[in-house]
Order: sequence, then C-alpha cells, then structure tokens
Amino acid sequence: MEFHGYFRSSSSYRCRIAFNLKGVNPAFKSVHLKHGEQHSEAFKALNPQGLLPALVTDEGAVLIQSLAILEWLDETRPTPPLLSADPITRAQERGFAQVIACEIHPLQNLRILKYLTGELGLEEGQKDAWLQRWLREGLLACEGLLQARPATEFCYGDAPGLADICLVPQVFSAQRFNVDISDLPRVSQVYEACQELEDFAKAAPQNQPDFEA
Ligand SMILES: N[C@@H](CCC(=O)N[C@@H](CS)C(=O)NCC(=O)O)C(=O)O
Repeated sequence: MEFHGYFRSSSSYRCRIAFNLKGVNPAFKSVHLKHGEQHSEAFKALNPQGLLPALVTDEGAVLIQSLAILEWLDETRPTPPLLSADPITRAQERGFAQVIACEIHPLQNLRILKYLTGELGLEEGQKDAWLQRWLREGLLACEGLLQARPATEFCYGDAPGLADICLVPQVFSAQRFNVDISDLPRVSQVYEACQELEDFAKAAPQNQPDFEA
C-alpha cells in the first residue's frame, strides 16, 4: 500500500491517525504542497483534482478523499471500529466529521488562501480574518455538538473514532493559523485526550519524515 500525503495536510493527518489505530503501515510518498507537487502530471494521474491524500491499495486501486479512505479502512479492517454500533450515533459521528471535512477545512485550503491573496489581492491580515471567521465558527459548531451530549473522554464515547480523527487535525490547523479556541472546553478536552494516545502522537505533523519547521 502506498500513501501520498504531506506532513501539514490535515486530510493526510486524518488518514495517518486511522492507519495507526488500525495497525496499517503504508509506504509513504511525500507530495510537497508548497512546491506545487500536487499539480505534477504524476500526481494528477492518481488524483486529477490535484489534492491530497491519495492511497494506492495493494490491489493497485487508487482511493482519494480522506473520508472515503477512512470508511474503506474501517470496512476492510473492522477492529477497532471508527464508528459506534448504534445507527443514530453513527449518523451523528458522520455528521460531526462532515462539519469539519466538508464545511470548515475546504475554506482553509492552500488553493483557496492563494486565491485570496493572489487573484483577489487580499492582504495577509484579511486572509487571517477569513481564517479566523470560518475556522472559529466551524469549531464553535463542533463545541455545540459535543456540549449537547454526555461528556465522554472522546467525542462519541470512551474510545477515539471518526469524529476525533477529524477534530484533532482541525484543532492543529486552528493553532497554526492563530485562531483562538480557548473558550471551547469540550473541543480542548477531547484534543488533549487524543494527544495522550500514541496513535495520534505518531501521526502529528512534526513526527513525519517530510516535516519542515
Ligand atoms: N476533501 C478532501 C480535501 C483534500 C484537500 O483539500 N487536500 C489539501 C491538503 S489538506 C490539498 O491537497 N491542497 C492542495 C492545494 O490546495 O493546492 C479530503 O478530505 O481528502
């Protein structure tokens, strides 16, 4: 199995956490986003969208989109499960994951930020205001979703799952972009609980072979 990712890519980070939880160790191919390697012909042959991550399975199939990769991993390696047994809770966990992967994360993506400061000519401060606006609002919604349920160690219970896998890289991005989320206690508690786990720690950007300070 071959995983194409980048240390700072949050959708790659989600997959790395899941690989660790599932005990899967794919070969790693770094695609340097700042150098534009996602636009290379070789990478676009895997993902014509030019976005990370991409996974080439042992059978040679190419999988893209982190949520699809996570679901495939969970279907092919059911232990430990990434979703609860109860269908309602599963739908809630998927909803939480989609708040992050479909609503928050796309607005912080490199190509979007480059467009804001490039074609649209925004100043760095205006770009920061954009990030502040959308990342904070999205994580406020995550806090609301967690507040509405019994407080458990992880988002949806006593073991980490899909929601935690999406939340941790999103909090990492908030920290990176200086978005203040100190007033979000449940988000912060879950983030801290995940940091204690080796599978999450090993997946962190600073622990990747292509890490650059
Ligand atoms: N919805 C996609 C998002 C993919 C995505 O936006 N990847 C980012 C890195 S986290 C990327 O490759 N960005 C390159 C660019 O913006 O040029 C997923 O979950 O996999």
